[in-house]
Amino acid sequence: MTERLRIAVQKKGRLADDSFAMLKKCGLRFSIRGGALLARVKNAPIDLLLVRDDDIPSFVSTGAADLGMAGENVLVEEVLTSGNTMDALIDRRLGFSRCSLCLAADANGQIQSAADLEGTKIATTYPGVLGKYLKENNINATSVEMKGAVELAPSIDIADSICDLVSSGATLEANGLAAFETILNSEAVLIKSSREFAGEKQAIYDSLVSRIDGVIRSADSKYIMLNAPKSAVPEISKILPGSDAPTIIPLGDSDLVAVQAVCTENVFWETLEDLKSKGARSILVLPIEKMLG
Ligand code: PRT
Ligand code: ZN
Repeated sequence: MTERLRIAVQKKGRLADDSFAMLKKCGLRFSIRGGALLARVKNAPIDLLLVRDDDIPSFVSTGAADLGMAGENVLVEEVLTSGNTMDALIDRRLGFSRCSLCLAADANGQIQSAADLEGTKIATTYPGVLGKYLKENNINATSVEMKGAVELAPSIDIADSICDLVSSGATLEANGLAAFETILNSEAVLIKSSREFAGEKQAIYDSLVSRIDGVIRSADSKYIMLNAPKSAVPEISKILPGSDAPTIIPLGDSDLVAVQAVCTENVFWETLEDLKSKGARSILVLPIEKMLG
């Protein structure tokens, strides 16, 4: 029987859809059914363990899963609250579910900066990360642990401020709160333990992560095609964002050449206008689906 690599993924929630989408972009075929704990990948020796995000670091640490996809915030908190006995490390940043763990308080209240936290109460679901921040900054404040609805704590006098995740900022605004300090920036990460993979698992892992890297690189990458006078090529090459040497193809006997390049950074309208002002014509920007090597 071939060995199967087991990846712990959030079953349902803010990370789940993007995690499934990334694995599908890596070419894995699977379907998620109702209450199932395990989803079998049909075309690779990989199983997905479908769990709550909070369990992912410890599953990887104990070896119940070989890899995990979780928020960096959850991993950092778990490592801090487990007394650093956790063997779960960031293998790669995955570029989705970006958010920040912020300190926030009444927009018009007494607490407007970290210095004002002295002697106050802060509600949070992240006592580990908050405790470390308070210690490092020599702030004497009490952290009040909550399991959810942290943003309501100041209005019901449970705490004077909060330490919570923010993405759009709409939740803070709806509760009359304003962020005054970011203590952690987070995104989804691939988690691995420091143990070596046994047997065939190393090869399954190598193939998967090279595909993941390809998906991440192609996300912002574009293929640019344009025509330009030969004399303009040096200037145009300088502007193409994040590209190596472009391919230059002569166009018949004319003074024109076709320029083609992979740009690994975002291509904005401003870049295209810049290219046009340097003599580029017929500029096409195409999405790249996959990249390898
Ligand atoms: O059921 P399970 O335990 O698996 O899920 P969960 O309810 O604990 O977590 P879930 O699905 O809400 O979030 C999973 C992960 O998504 C988090 O650990 C973060 O890594 C990431 N993430 C990204 C976020 C947010 N953005 C986010 N905005 N997690 C939570 N929020 C919450 C925040 O706590 C606050 O209540 O959304 C609200 C703020 O959002 P904005 O857009 O109004 O600022
Ligand atoms: Zn959770």
